[in-house]
Order: sequence, then C-alpha cells, then structure tokens
Amino acid sequence: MIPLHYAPEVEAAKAAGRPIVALESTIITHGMPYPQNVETARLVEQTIRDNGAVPATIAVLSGQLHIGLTEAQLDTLGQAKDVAKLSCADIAACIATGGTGATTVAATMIAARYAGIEVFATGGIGGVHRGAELSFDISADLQELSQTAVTVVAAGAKAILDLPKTLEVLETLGVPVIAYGQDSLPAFWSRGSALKAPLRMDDAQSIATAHRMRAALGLPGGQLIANPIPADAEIPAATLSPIIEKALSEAEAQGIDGKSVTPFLLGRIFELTDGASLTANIALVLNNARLAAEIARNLT
Ligand code: PSU
Ligand code: MN
Repeated sequence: MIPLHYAPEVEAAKAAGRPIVALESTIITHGMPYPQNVETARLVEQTIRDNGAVPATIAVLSGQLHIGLTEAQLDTLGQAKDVAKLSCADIAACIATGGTGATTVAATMIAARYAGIEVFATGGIGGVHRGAELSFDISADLQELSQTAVTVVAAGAKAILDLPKTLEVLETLGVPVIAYGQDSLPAFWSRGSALKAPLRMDDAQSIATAHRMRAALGLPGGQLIANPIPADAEIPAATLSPIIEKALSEAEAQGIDGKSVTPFLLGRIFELTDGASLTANIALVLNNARLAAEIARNLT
C-alpha cells in the first residue's frame, strides 16, 4: 500500500467528480528562490480555483505521498534546504525510506495518474540538454510523457535545452506536442521559436477530446501542451541568448552535472537577468494554470 494523503479540498473534489489540476513541487524547491516560490505556488493554486478546478500540489513529505498540500506544508517545503529532487527513478525509494522530496514533471505525472488526475500544469518540462550527444543528459520527463496518460501544460521547453533534439525525442517516443493557438513551438521565456510545433490546437475542448481519443485507441502516455507565455511578459530570445550561453559555460567550467544542471542554470539566469527571468516564469506558470483548469473542466 502506498502511504497516500489527500488534502481535504482534493478529497472532496474527487468524491464530487469535480475537475482537478495537479501541480509539481520541484519548481518550488529547485526552480525558484524563496519567498517568490511559495507566493507563486499559492497564486497558481488560486488561479486554478478561480478557473473552476481544484489544485493538487504533489510532494513526498516524511514518506507520505501528498496529493494537495496545506498552506503550512507549502511554506515549510518552500524554505526547506536539501530537499530531494524526485523523478521516476527516486519516488518509490523516497517513500519507502520515509524521506522528503519534491516531484519533477515525471514523478508528478506518476502520482497524478495514481490519484486519478488527468491534467497537470507546470512551467517548463525537462528535455534533451545541449551537448547530450556527449553527456547523454535527457530528462526522464520525456519518457514519462510517453508512458503515463496525463496531459501536461507547459510553456514549451527552455532555451537552455536543445529544442530540436527535444522535439525529435518526443516524436520518437510518440508524444503529441500541441502548440496552443499558434503554429510555432513556444520557447518558455519567448512566445515563439524558429521551430514549427508538430500539432496545433486552438481550444481546450479539442485538447480534452484528443486526451480521451488516445485512451480510446489504447495509446499509453500523455500529451504535451505548449502554451505561449503572455505577450506582455515575454523576454526576447535575443536578450536571453548571451545570458544562457554564459550560464551554460559556467556550468561546464564548474563541472555541474546530472540533476544539478537544471537548477544551476535557472539560478544563474535569474541572477544574470536581475530577476527578470523569474517574473516571466511566474507569468507563464499562471497562464498554464488557467489553460489546465479549462482542459480539466472539459474532461469532466
Ligand atoms: N523547468 C523549469 N523549472 C523547473 C524544472 C524545469 O522551468 O523547475 C524542473 C521540473 O521539475 C522538471 C525538472 O521536471 O526540472 C527537469 O529536471 P531534469 O532536467 O534534471 O530532468
Ligand atoms: Mn538530466
């Protein structure tokens, strides 16, 4: 048996068959600094409520898998040091040993599916890192998307990654990549990119229908919805490009590898943009929360 704990709000929504949107916790512990991480987590939850669904932030606390966190738990997690970053390889071991950890996109998908939640909102997914032909650094998020039937709403993948390779791997794995309302693939801090998204949909109803259609066809895995950052919040690619290059070369010079790569790069880009990257990140997560709530409503 999995030691599972539902927040009262989530338990009530499940019982009543109301729409629920899952949220990850690595963005809180490893993706943003305190206190903006906790403030954003609360705002994201409230945005989901305001849009007619119930938020379920997922984390492992002292060996318990939590589906939905209380305000106090969110606050504690947001300030905690040395919280484990849990992907699909670590989540079972963390629960088994009574540990505490934040769930990445991959681990959040696993927990969401287990809890019967079909939609999940986040900022950006992990992907194929630049130089992956040497490092083999490809996020387990991609494989999870091919195996676990949860629709994930993100703002595309970040420019710290290799976007063309990320698209190739998703195609190989059979993951639908659906740009919302435009042809080009959103690139996180920027609305568009030079890449055309494999699929495009313009409304939440179509995304919900496609989610159901995959299940009906017996296809495993979820969908990646790439939702462009709001226009007033975007940072032009030309502004960010030199900053990303600098952060990447620092990571290499300092020998940062494995799980530490993404948090290191996000932290450096925050510092090098004087916090502008964080402001944009918050805007896009809120935007993803709105769309995810709308998709969840169309699934119930
Ligand atoms: N992208 C972001 N912010 C994040 C992450 C990605 O904009 O916080 C986190 C997510 O939890 C994602 C994880 O699942 O990083 C990917 O890590 P890795 O590249 O080590 O698989
Ligand atoms: Mn990695």
